[in-house]
Amino acid sequence: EHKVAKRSANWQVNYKNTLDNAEWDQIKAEIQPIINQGFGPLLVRLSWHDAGTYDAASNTGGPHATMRFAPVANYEANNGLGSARNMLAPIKSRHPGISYADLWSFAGAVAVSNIGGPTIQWRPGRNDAVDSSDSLTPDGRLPDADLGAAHLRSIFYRMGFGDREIVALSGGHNLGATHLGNSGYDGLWTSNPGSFGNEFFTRLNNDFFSNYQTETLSSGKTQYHDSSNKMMLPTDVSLIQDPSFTGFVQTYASDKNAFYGDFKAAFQRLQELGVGGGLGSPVETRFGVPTTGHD
Ligand code: CCH
Repeated sequence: EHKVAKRSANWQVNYKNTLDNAEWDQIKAEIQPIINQGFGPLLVRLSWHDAGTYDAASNTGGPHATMRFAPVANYEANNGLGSARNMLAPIKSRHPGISYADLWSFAGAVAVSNIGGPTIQWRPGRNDAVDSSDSLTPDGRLPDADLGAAHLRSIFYRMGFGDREIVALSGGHNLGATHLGNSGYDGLWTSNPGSFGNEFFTRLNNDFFSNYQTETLSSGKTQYHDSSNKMMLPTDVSLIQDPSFTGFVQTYASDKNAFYGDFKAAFQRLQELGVGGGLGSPVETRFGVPTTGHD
C-alpha cells in the first residue's frame, strides 16, 4: 500500500497559465495530427485516468500527471497509456509553459470536441506532481471492468459524481477499443469507434438483451459480444441492469443531445476534480473556426 500524497510543498504549487491564445492554438494544432492518426480515444482515456484518481474525502489524486512516475505508470489500469504520454511529450518540450497535467487534459478535451463530441469547456491551471514521492495514489482508484453497479458507484461517488454522471461518462465507450494485451478484453464497442456519438447507449438499450452473448477470452476475462463482434464490458452491462442507471441509458439512447449535454458537463467536472477553484479562463477546444456541430 502506497502512501497518498497531499498537495505538499514539493508540488508545482504556483503554476499559472502563462500561455497566450496564439500558443494555445498552436498546441491544439499540434494535438490535431495525433487525433487524425486515430489516437483521439487513447487521449480521452489518458485524461480520464489522470483525473479519475481523485478522492473527494481526502482531496488527493486528480489531474496532476502522476502517471509519469512509478508505480502509477505501472498500475494495470494504465496499461497502454505510455504511448499516449509519449505522443504528447514533444508538445510539452516545445511548450514548456504548459503543465503535463494540463496538456493531457487539454488533449482529451480537444479530442472529444473534434471527433464529433460536444465542445468541451476547458480551463488551464493544473499542477504537476514533480516527483514520485509526491505523486503516489494507491492502486485501485480506477474502475475494474469485471465488476458491476455497486463498484461503479463506489468509484465514482468517491470522486463526487452521481448516477447520472456515471452513465454519461460511461458513454466514453462510444470511442476506441479494448486490447487483449492491455486489459485482457478485446474488441470495439461501436461501429464508429473513431467518432463520438450515442451508439453505445442505443446498443445497450435496444440490442443488448436480444443480441449479445457472453464470451470467455484467452485472458480468462468475460465480456459480451453481438453477431458483428461488437463488445461490452461487465461494467457497461451493469448500466442496463441497475434500475437507476437504466433510466439514463434509455434517455441517452433516444436523445443524443441530452447525452451530449450531460457528457459535456460531466467531462469538464472530471477534468477539474480537486482543481476547479484555481483554474484560469476557458480555452477553445474545437479545432478550426467557426464552431460547428454540437456545443
Ligand atoms: Fe474506459 N476502458 N472504462 N472509460 N475507455 C477501456 C478503454 C477506453 C473502463 C474500462 C476500460 C471510462 C470508464 C471506464 C475510454 C474512456 C472512458 C478499456 C480497454 C477498459 C478495460 C483498455 C485497453 O484494453 O486498451 C471501466 C471499467 C470504466 C468504468 O466506468 C470513462 C469514464 C471514459 C471517458 C469518459 C476510452 C476512450 C477507451 C478506448 C481507448 C482506446 O485505446 O481506444
